[in-house]
Amino acid sequence: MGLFEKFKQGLKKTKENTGSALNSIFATFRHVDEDMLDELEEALIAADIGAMLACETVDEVRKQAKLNKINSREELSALMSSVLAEKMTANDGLKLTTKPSVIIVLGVNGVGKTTTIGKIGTRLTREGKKVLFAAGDTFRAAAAEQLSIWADRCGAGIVRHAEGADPSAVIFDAISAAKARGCDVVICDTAGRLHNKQNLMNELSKMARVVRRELPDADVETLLVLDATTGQNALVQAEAFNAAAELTGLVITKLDGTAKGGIAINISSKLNVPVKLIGVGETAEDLIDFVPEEFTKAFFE
Ligand SMILES: Nc1nc2c(ncn2[C@@H]2O[C@H](COP(=O)(O)OP(=O)(O)O)[C@@H](O)[C@H]2O)c(=O)[nH]1
Ligand SMILES: [Mg+2]
Repeated sequence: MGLFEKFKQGLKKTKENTGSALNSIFATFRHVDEDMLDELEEALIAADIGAMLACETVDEVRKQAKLNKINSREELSALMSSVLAEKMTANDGLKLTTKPSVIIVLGVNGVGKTTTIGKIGTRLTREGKKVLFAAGDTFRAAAAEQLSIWADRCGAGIVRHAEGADPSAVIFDAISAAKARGCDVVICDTAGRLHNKQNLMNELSKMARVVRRELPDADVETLLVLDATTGQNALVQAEAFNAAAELTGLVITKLDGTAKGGIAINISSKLNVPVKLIGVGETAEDLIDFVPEEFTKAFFE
């Protein structure tokens, strides 16, 4: 399946919902007028694209229409997808050139951190890379268990400590093991409980410090995982984590399970951090590199 097809598949629910509103706009489209622009703005907001972006998009459509450049539905959808794609931060992919390099995966409980690690691990081991997981979510024993299952499945190694252990010690051990075994990539899981936010943020920055100290020259990707089904709440989480950690990228999961896939566009345009990957299902294959132009094209097709 091509990338565009995969985006379309992942956006199925969004398209069923917003798609029908957009479709009727496109189907009856003859020329740009204020009624049509109002409907368009409503449909975009309903998909969680965000009021500001929806407004900017509509303004652009109005402007282009005045310049007499839009008179077909194809031109209309092409214009909207290019306007939105331009608002998003460009994605250069994961930078993992050093040996080892490190990926730290952050996010609140249940967003899909461990699953995303399993997916990334699968991809990297298939590329022939030697991958080591660090079970940094020591809050619940089940978390390390779940990560072990993914490690077995994809052929990655794993370093885990007992429940309640210091996550920074897990990372430290994983980095030592990676150096000793000649691993290419260490992927660190983290806890996501939020009942004690300050503690969590302190713990995460301590982990980042250990990585920096032990591997001062390594490529480090700090990825924040966000659940698309939580809509605007994902945006709030992104802003909070972005203030506390040096994020290098975002992963937006469960796009397959929401009718509001526009949240990916919204978040990507709001934060100065690229969406690097999206999750469109629970299996190892359901991870896609984010390409703004292809995503918005799939959105409006
Ligand atoms: N439909 C769907 N489910 C996902 C996706 N990513 C993760 N999940 C599911 O979300 C749930 C929580 O995932 P988990 O990785 O344990 O989250 P964590 O608490 O952040 O580590 C699990 O049931 C996953 O299978 C996705 O892209 N699509
Ligand atoms: Mg987990």
